[in-house]
Amino acid sequence: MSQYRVSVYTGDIDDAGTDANVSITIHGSSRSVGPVDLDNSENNFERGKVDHFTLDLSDVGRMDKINIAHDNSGNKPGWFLNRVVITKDGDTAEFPCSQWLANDETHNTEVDIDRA
Ligand SMILES: [Ca+2]
Ligand SMILES: [Ca+2]
Repeated sequence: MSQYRVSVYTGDIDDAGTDANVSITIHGSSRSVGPVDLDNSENNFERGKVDHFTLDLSDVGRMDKINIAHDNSGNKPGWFLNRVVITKDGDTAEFPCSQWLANDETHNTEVDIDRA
């Protein structure tokens, strides 16, 4: 098992926040883990906010890619995700996104993000 410290940066633009249920899948050099819900006692994924989660999961090896998804629930569920940063075993990986996860003509409620 490894401990993953996941930081999620929501954009600071109109309606960027969401109350939808968000999950993450982490793909690494030796395996993938997830999807795992990102949740805690706070109102997460609000405009301009950074949310932190600690996950104890199998070791994926070198972190290469993630998938972030939400279930489109709640009021104005569209979410503008700036980036995700994950630290595991002293390795910090950045996953830049800067796009909407929204159920409309041009976007989807999930996205694959390669490690920067
Ligand atoms: Ca929104
Ligand atoms: Ca929220």
